[in-house]
Amino acid sequence: MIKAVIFDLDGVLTDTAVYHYQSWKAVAAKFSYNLTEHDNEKLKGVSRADSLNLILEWASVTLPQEEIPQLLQEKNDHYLLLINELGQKDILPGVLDFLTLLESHNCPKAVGSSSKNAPFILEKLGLASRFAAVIDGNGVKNTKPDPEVFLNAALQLQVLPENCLVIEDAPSGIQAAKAAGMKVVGVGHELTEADVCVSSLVGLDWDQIQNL
Ligand code: B16
Ligand code: MG
Repeated sequence: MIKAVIFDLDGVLTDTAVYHYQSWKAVAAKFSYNLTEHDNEKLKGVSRADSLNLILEWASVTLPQEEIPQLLQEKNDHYLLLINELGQKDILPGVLDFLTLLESHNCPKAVGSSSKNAPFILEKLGLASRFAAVIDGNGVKNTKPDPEVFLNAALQLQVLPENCLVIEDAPSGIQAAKAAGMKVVGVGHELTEADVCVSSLVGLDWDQIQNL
């Protein structure tokens, strides 16, 4: 039985992938690597530091360790500029209705995100008060696909992992949820490891999540 729902942020509550893409593309261009949208798909759910490592690997570039923090800072400064205008209009379809549905069943909700900007983005979206717990990239040692972020969320909600449902858009997050022993709704396509895959949260209902 599902007694709590844990939401990924980027790609589930709002779509910030294009802003991550633009800011990583600018960083990659510094070492003449043309980051593609296909590359960007593989960065979904992956932490900032791990994303930079992947890009450097794809570009076959090795940088002195001391240059890494500066690049991460530049990427984030650029990203923060791009998301500054984020607001309620950017909440993805079906999200508000689904949150209201869960509230009508007294089902506790949390956010489990790799993003260190999650609290800022939730404030911008006007969603911060809808979640009993927010576990983000600042609060975990091991990032997705490690289950830590979702296990921490379950602990804070005081619900056993087997009674938690995770809603995720990225393969790394789905692997993390499965490793935590949780059910998963995948948002997007070709998320074969999810228990069910939907194109958006529109129409997702209580019986459907209880029968996964
Ligand atoms: P930040 P999620 C993830 O958020 C994004 O999908 C991923 O593209 C990003 O690199 C990561 O957060 C870290 O984000 O640079 O803001 O700390 O999908 O786990 O909510
Ligand atoms: Mg995501």
